[in-house]
Amino acid sequence: MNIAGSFDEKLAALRLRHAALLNKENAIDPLFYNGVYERYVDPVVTAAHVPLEWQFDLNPDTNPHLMARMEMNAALNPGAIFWKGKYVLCVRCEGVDRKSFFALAESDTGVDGFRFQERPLQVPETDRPDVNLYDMRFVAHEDGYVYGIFCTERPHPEANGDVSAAEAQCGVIRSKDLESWERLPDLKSPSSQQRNAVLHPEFVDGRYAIYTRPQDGFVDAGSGGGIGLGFAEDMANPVIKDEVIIDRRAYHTVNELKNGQGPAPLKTPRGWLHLCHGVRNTAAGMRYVLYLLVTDLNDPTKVIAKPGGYFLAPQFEERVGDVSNVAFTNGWIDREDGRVFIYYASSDTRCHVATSTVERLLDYAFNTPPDGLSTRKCVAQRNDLITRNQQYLASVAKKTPVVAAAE
Ligand code: M1P
Repeated sequence: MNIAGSFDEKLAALRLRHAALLNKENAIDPLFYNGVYERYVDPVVTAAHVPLEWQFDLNPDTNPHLMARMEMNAALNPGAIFWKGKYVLCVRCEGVDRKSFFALAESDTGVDGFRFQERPLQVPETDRPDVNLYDMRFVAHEDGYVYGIFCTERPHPEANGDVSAAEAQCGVIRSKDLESWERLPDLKSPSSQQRNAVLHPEFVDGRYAIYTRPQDGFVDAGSGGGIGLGFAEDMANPVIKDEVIIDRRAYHTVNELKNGQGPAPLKTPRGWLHLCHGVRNTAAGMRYVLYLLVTDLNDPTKVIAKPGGYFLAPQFEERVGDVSNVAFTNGWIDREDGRVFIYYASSDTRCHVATSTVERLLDYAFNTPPDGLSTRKCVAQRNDLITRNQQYLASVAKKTPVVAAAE
């Protein structure tokens, strides 16, 4: 649609284009099949979904050319919760000034029709002001609060003049209505930096359990080991004294370089179902994919199933964006009927959904072979599959009379 003409004509055209985007129905991608989940044709939220009022000065006296005054760069990495009959995403909106902020967008279907609330969230600060906030994980904890756990980024206190030296820590807010939010002190943990921290939805031995990602530097996980789990007495002043690494990084796997817990795990009859991201380095830069694992219902530090390889990787246009070759997740929603809505972002640019069910995800988690960790073992696993298929197909062929096959 061409945006041209007078101020009013251009604004009317912009509004039509925006409404068409928001009203567009999404559909399952007919070209994708793996039996585990469905992908969708369109992203669920993009920078273009952000209200025009957040970007344009709509007064012809102060903006006669109808210029965008505060353009959006991306809408990514949404936290998610089902709240009062709506699928609610806490989207990481990024302006062209590279500051991320949070904004809630709601939908009736979970796969389309997401609309932002009137204004972004104004997150209260601690006495150490934040510079950049991102990657919210929402969790409805059994203590009655909805917690929002996010990354707060500030200049590194020992930057020594290096203006790009940053420090990542875990910020915490909580609410009972998703409208007024209380800021709690940042998480204190043994690690000098924290990103991808996530609150477990239930108490463990009477304490709050928090997934962590100990890291040496702002970007490097370094000696951090992998995804940790630590325990805090209280969320009003969350302190973790020690962390156990529950999912260790491993050589030549999808999480060789880094990993992180995605959203809070889902409670299922067979264990806590986790969605995580894993990172490998390549000549073309870091490659982020998603993977699943299951931990014991009674001991969330114990991994009881971990399928090999990635669960979801960016494909086609998803592979290109502000930071290319990235699939990242920090939100999913499970419904009472067993459906699961997996929200992920591609290439730090836009938000997508994939749908599955708890039953299918558990089948995938428990019946996908674990990573063989070497070519020899991976070929043996594949040969085992081929042998079982040959045996099964031969047994079926024996039972099927030739005449019936011909008919
Ligand atoms: O750019 C990819 C992702 O990088 C970071 O994740 P991690 O801490 O595992 O490297 C995060 O900043 C995330 O927001 C981003 O999508």
